[in-house]
Amino acid sequence: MDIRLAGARLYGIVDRGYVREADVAACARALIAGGVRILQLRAKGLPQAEVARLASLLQPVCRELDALFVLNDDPELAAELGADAVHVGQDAPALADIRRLVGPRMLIGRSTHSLDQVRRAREEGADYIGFGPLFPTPTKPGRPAIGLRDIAQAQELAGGMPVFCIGGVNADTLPQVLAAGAQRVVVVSWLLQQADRTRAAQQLIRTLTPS
Ligand code: 3NM
Repeated sequence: MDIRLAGARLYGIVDRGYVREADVAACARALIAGGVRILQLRAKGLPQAEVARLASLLQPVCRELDALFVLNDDPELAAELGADAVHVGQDAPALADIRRLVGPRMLIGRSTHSLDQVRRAREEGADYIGFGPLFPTPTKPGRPAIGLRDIAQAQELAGGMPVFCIGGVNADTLPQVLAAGAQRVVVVSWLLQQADRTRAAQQLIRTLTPS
């Protein structure tokens, strides 16, 4: 497994819904300085050329500071850009088809929302999964929350495949998420809305890292 993926407990997302284009590179720097080692570009609803432009701001920062650069939703563009990873949802094609597009080395992450989907993601050979949304979240409005109950079993079903719990995770909810069995989390809106994103990421990582 990629050593940066194996070591990642906090997965950051630069979401164009929260971050202005002019702030994309600085935001990436701040998050990586705070300890984020895997960082996704999420730009829902934008044309591919605009996503490519945003990627040209974010990817070099990831490269320079040795964080994994993940592109959301678009395996074709991920391949073109030479992203480290591509993240896809449940509506995306089978992983074998995505693998053909992106080649043998790129990491592929899949969103999962139930234990059944965790099982299938493992069977199809996902490199990691998201599992959620644990709580209602403004980042995916209208999505029913799945709660914390299945986290431990999701971890078990995943075997060695890293599970990143997602959806409404913040400094207040993180302790409950960890108590429910999570080892890794994705935090979007809470981190992006902090005045000092580096300190905020450091705070989460302190809670995430067993001493
Ligand atoms: N995917 P926040 S929940 C992008 O469950 C995303 O698959 C989810 O944002 C899933 O940290 C989610 O702001 C939003 O709650 C997470």
